[in-house]
Amino acid sequence: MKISKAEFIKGVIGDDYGLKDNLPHIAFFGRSNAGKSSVINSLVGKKDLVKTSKIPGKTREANFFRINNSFYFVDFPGYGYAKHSILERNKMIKRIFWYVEFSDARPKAVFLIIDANVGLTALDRDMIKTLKANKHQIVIIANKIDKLAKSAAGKQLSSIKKEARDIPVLGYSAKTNEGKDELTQKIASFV
Ligand SMILES: Nc1nc2c(ncn2[C@@H]2O[C@H](COP(=O)(O)OP(=O)(O)OP(=O)(O)O)[C@@H](O)[C@H]2O)c(=O)[nH]1
Ligand SMILES: [Mg+2]
Repeated sequence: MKISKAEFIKGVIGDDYGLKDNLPHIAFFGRSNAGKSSVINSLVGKKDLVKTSKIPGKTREANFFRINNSFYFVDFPGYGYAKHSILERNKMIKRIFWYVEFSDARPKAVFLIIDANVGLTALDRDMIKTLKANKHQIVIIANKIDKLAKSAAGKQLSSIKKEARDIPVLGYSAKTNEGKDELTQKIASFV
């Protein structure tokens, strides 16, 4: 599969995730600043389809991007950003969990983006528990692998894999596009 077309369709703030065309979703979850938006840009080969930021907490809506006229990437706001108010954080987390637990638009897969350097955090573990309980297909993307030296990257990846157990883990860099072919193939297998 080659991603040849990517267009922004809409940003959703409420719980209305259904789109009339019923095309499948691939959802991107993860801590704020892990690189969800950057991974999407790297996959579609556009620098600025999705806004990214040095300031975490930039993405506040669930943004729908239609890919090849045949499926959606859904870029969710990051969870756990400390500088958002507790009220706002809880609202965000509630919304994400609603999508995972109750939305009719069940995603074909959830890509959990983490910073390879940081590994899984407490909120990621909670998220994985909820995703598993709701029988979602999960792939962990260990992003920013370019920031680690080769041997350190190998070590980090194997420790993440050990903890992730049956969940596939892919090393990735939105900066260098490392892992892009493998991830694109995975996406093709889901949609
Ligand atoms: N070196 C490096 N930097 C990256 C990579 N991916 C993302 N970044 C940087 O990390 C920062 C956050 O990236 P975003 O894509 O905005 O992260 P996000 O997860 O969408 O963040 P929120 O929208 O706040 O949830 C930006 O400064 C990116 O340039 C990567 O693979 N390597
Ligand atoms: Mg973002």
